[in-house]
Amino acid sequence: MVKIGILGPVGSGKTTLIEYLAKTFSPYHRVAIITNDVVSNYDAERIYKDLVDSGVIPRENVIGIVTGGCPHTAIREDPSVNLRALQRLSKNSPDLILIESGGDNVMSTFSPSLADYTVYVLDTAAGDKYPRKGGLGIMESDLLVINKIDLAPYVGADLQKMREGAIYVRKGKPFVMVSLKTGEGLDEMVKVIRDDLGV
Ligand SMILES: Nc1nc2c(ncn2[C@@H]2O[C@H](COP(=O)(O)OP(=O)(O)O)[C@@H](O)[C@H]2O)c(=O)[nH]1
Ligand SMILES: [Mg+2]
Repeated sequence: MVKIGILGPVGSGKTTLIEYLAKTFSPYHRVAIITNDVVSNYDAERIYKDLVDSGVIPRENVIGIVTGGCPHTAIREDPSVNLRALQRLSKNSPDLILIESGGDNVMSTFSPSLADYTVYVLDTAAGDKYPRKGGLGIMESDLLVINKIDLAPYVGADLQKMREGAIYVRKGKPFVMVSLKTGEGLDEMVKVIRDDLGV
């Protein structure tokens, strides 16, 4: 059982990424999903609609957590609610569990008890000052996904600057530049995850 923790700012594309990974891996693996939302169960409802209703994954493999308060706490300082969810899901013997953090800032990280592998998602449209400005999640995650590169021309984001920033702050750790909307870069992203995790 491999647990992939997915973090990043609100709106960067975490749930979209989880849906893509679930569709990609579910033909070969039993996939389960935990969502963390701060004040609603919005993402879990979306996953029921997009993935459960269409038969991609069974309903019992999705758990939505409403954390209240600070989303970092629920995945780092006190991950007990998430650990209980993992325990419940483990009865269904999943191979791959995708855990989405509630929208968080650049310093967010997962407790090692919760995730074996972490993916930090950045939004190109949030500005090309990142990833160069750094932050724990951006620098230390196992994989940095710079998403929404399709929006770069509309927001004046310089992708070369973002690439150089990623190389600088990641110090050899992998990163990919993708669009979950157009599909650009997604094959490379899946290859990195497969190679890193042996899945
Ligand atoms: N243009 C564009 N929009 C995207 C992309 N990825 C996600 N989105 C959109 O960005 C919005 C936020 O995505 P979501 O997955 O809910 O972000 P989350 O808050 O990090 O879970 C949604 O409207 C997505 O359809 C992308 O690569 N390009
Ligand atoms: Mg989400």
